[in-house]
Amino acid sequence: MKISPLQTERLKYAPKLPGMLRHGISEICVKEGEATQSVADQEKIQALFPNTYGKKEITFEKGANTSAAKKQVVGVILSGGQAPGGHNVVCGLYDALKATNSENVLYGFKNGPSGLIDDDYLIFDDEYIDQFRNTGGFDIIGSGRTKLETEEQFKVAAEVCKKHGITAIVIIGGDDSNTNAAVLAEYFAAHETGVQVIGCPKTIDGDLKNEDIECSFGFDTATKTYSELVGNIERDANSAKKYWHFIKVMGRSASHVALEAALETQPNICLISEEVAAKKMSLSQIADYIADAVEKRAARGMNFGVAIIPEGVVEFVPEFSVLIGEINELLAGAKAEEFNKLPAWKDKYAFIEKGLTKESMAVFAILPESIQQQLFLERDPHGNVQVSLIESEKLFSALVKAKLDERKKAGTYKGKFSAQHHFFGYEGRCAFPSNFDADYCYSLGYNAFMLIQYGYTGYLSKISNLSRPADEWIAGGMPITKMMNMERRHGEDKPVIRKALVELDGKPFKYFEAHRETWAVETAYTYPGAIQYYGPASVCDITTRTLALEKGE
Ligand code: FBP
Repeated sequence: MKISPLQTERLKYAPKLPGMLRHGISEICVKEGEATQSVADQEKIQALFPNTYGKKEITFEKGANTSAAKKQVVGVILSGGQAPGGHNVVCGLYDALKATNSENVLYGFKNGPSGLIDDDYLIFDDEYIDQFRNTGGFDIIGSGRTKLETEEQFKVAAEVCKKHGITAIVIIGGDDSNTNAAVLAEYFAAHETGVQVIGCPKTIDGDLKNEDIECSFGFDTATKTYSELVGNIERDANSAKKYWHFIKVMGRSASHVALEAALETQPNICLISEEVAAKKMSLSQIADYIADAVEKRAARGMNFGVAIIPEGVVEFVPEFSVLIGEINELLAGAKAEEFNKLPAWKDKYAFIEKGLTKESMAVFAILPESIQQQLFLERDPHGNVQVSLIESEKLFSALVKAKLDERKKAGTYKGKFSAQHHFFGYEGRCAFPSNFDADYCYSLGYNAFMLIQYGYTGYLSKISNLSRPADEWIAGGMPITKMMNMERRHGEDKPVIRKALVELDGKPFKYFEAHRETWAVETAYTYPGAIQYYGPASVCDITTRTLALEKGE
């Protein structure tokens, strides 16, 4: 297979481990900390996790390795959306496992958690794994979104583990997958299977973080990739001076990705979904907010600009959520068929008009027709509107145009407005990991094996002090139950890892808030450029502005 010159060089890159893991396996010992409590609902979580609750936080340090010298057979699973660096988690795990005992074995279950249930796997060897070092993607074993959550699945998983003599499973996933890892760990412990479960925090969305996990892997590379693209567009906008660019960025519900891209590129506008919800903003208010910036810039002779729109924003607009709920009701069950049979859009429109409340119809009526149709066509297997597929970049540019047209009629706005639309998502999920993600991921995997070797289960591999150089990183583990609370999911109270949304009193948002008025009217763009792999550490190894601000740097 032909590989690119960059890939050839990246295969040779030696990821940096935290200083305390650099001494060699025989000189890594465990330091146990305090017993832990879940962040909320302690009694309920303890009752649900009697075997794995309340364990101690641990850190590794230099000292004589006292772990049991038993042969390990480990299975690894990649779960959910791709995130740059996933391959390095597997490489770090493999290297630590083989360095401990060359007889140890690493199984890779294919295509996500279903691989464990289907007993679909490969066994890693040097030749296979060496092709994937420091590369993007999850193609080393594939990923999938099947959830491991039922007793039935756990039973099958236990049988598969028994068949292969598996001693531990490592699940690389987001908040849901790691919640399920904790439940699986509890099941394995309760049934005395002897199989440990360790999680690793993954997702480009950046919403798996808390006082223990400073960031999920992949966020650094994905946001650097989007920031490069946004910066390039800003420079194009500032050169041509004729377009407003509306850029939607991935990130699911939380706006961490949008906020980080804004901190890196200083665009004229960046919506933050969490703020839209807190201020209960309507579509019309958001459109006015953007139109104000367009108008102010036009008054200074600048008929161009850049607006970043987080993927999930429409879900946070209260009136829009009500509209979505009503549409889901309107087309529930047999009514969908009746609707689908209607021949023309005008007949469908009349059906909609009859079924929606007056308030929701007013919201529906101001949407561009393409978005109105999308709401009825793009539906998931349960018949629900797929909010993430809504082209919100087009929605907001159309709403802004309508506002500007009104202002033109009223004689208050005299500028020109021409929009371009972009969606950056998949472009960033499988990029070559930045040095930060290459190092962080390798460390997470290596560390996960140390947790296995010392007999821990139900823990998340934890590497902290991440805004400092890698030799100052701290390696250890945190019981997943410590990060849990009870939440209502699908009509039931469930123990889950709390999803982290953007905190409006957090330092990254505060910094953005303090500067955004200036950025809105002036052209204060910054151009981050492409991710650099070779060169000064100040360019190649630094992580996100979000993390730096959170750390007060
Ligand atoms: P994870 O939460 O599984 O890491 O996925 C992240 C993500 O990239 C989101 O940003 C995005 O909304 C979603 O996956 C897209 O999913 P799909 O790959 O199924 O289209």
